[in-house]
Amino acid sequence: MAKKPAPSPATDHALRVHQPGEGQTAPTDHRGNGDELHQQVGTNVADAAAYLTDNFGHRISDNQNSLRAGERGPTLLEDFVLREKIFHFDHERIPERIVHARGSGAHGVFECTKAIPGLTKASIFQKTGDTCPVFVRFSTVAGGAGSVDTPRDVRGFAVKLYTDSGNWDLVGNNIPVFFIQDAMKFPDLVHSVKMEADRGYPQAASAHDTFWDFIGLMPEAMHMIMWAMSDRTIPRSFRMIEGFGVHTFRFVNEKGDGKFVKFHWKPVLGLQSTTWDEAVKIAGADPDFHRRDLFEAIDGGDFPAWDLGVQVFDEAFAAKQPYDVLDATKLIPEEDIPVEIVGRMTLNRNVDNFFAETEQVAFLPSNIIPGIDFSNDPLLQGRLFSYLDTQKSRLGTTNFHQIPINAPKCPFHNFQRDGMMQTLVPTGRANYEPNSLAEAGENGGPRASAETGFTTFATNDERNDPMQKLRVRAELFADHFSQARLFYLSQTENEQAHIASALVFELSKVTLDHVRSRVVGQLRNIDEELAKRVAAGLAIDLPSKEKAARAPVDLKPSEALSIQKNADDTMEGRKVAILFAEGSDKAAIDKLKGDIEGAGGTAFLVAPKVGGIKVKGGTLKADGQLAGSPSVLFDAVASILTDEQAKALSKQGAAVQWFMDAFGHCKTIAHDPATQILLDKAGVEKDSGVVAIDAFAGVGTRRHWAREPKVRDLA
Ligand code: HDD
Repeated sequence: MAKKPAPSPATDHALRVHQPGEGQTAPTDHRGNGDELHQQVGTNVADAAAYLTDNFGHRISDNQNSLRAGERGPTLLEDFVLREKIFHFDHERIPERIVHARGSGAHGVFECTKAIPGLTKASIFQKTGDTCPVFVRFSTVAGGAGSVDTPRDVRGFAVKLYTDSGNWDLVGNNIPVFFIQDAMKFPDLVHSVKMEADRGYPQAASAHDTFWDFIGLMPEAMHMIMWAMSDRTIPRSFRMIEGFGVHTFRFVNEKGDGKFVKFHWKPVLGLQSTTWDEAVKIAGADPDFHRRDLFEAIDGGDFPAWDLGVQVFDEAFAAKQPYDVLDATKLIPEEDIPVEIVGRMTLNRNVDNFFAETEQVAFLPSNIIPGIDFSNDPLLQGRLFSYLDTQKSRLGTTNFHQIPINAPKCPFHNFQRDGMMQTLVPTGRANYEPNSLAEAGENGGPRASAETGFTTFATNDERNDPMQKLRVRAELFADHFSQARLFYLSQTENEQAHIASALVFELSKVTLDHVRSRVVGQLRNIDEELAKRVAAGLAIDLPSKEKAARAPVDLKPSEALSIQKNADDTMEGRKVAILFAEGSDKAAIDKLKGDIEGAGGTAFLVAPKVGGIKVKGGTLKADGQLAGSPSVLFDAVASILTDEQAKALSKQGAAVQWFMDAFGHCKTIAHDPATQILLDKAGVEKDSGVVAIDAFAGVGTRRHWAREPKVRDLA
């Protein structure tokens, strides 16, 4: 017998720490009511008193030894503790950012130091002294996540301001201009600067063929190249770089007046760079030079700060410049438009967890707030798409906004639902809008607000913007009924009855009275008779007519809109069932089958039993058994039986139902005299679609709609 293994010291320790009854307080239980659960999700905090659990809350007894078959035996597949641990570890990495992969983040606060309500209605600039939390991520551009901190490179300066009117992400660099003028060129620029495609190097360096090949062919990059080759790209510290929004943006005030604006972050510590020789040596001596510098400064209470400055100007100024303000390769000299300081940002808290915060933070230039708007800068316009798209790829789900570092700190509510990694549990039925559920006392959910919601500045450049950006519909879009009426009036009487009956059926399932009435009120705009029919079918009073944004006009009915008027009187592609049983006349069956197939149809033999059945003139196999081949599967039915079999079948529900349905569904029923007893039982009455076998070819598989009022009440 195997010896009981001695516990490893670590296990022993774990057991001692977590053994209840050793005078420690009970650990926090991560299970509880829903609210507690929500608070716990995403925290994974383990204080010293907590039990170690797996991700589903099961307490773990041994975190050191996998489960083995015997002391020296193989590891067992059943070890869910081991499997979960390794499974999770295997997937710890997410795709690194395609650019700006190496970065360092910190939390802080932004304070408005000079209210500018005359320039912008952005909530954060309304009152001097107002503050909001921020998260900043500094980065290099070209290197991978594990590259060094001090290559010659542009530095990213991305700020997320969690304002009370939503997140505002100012995703800038430490250089006020950019390499290219149009987002279309961004993939080329990045391909050229990153490691060369065949050899996979150099890492984090622009000093190589492909970059300079591209640059040499892109004269628009030359201004940026001046900055990139200056000491700006070898900074001493993240704390000593400037930040720039680069693009021209818009400020919009409460009155709706717009001015152009450029954003600047000016470091309180002033600008400072290294020499190239220093930068190179630092890369070897301390590859984490900037990351460490930022972390240690904040950790030591030496909080770095930046003043936010704005350059505000109007179209008249823009029109007079020898450059285009929508061109991201140009700056506006501070001597022409001074930078006015309106706020201060202080970084005062390091991240608790690099991955959860710095790695998962998702900046979106499209995150702006009322009072700030985009310009038509084609580089900016392309970025508005790119960042949202990239977050889906990096973070894997459209719900990346729920990751704490990305979630706004003001409430957010909408009708977006579901998706991978949904962590919210929205309640109620309202997941669409408009809805009137509130009228029935239910929670109808949030509503758009024309007064406080974000509105786009209509004209971003009078010179070049012939089209206004509006959230409107063209006038004629307001006609919602003319074509609905055209459709209804173009149908046959029978089709109109189907529409009315379908509406009655659907609305009969609706339990909210006001919803029913409103729909019928809308129908009155289409056709009064239709509305009356539906109201009568529901046994409700005819409700008042709903207001039409634009009165419908009468259009000439169109034959093309009706199914029945366009039904092709052909057997092609149609399927006809032939019912037979023991003793049926094979010759008659063969003839009918031949006629159907000759006309392009398919004949399907149905019998009470499927194996070989003795019939007059031989044996016949059925394609389907009667109970499993109801007449709803066919376009028309026929039956060739003996008196005896017809009598026997008339006692079988499946057979009676077969004919009853075929009749009720207005199908052709071709039968021999023996079948009459079944037809009588099924309530099949003679009409133009109930014919003798030899008349079938002439009638075919068309539907006999004139029969319908006889078999059901239509609205
Ligand atoms: Fe970009 C990241 C700055 C043009 C596409 N960009 C990224 C980051 C910064 C910038 C600071 C890192 C954000 C972070 O820390 O997570 N990018 C700029 C500036 C630009 C610019 C100042 C020009 C004025 N970028 C630009 C264009 C495109 C992108 C024209 C694409 C059309 N940028 C991206 C991206 C990244 C990104 C691929 C990679 C990771 C991410 O977005 O979240 O979507």
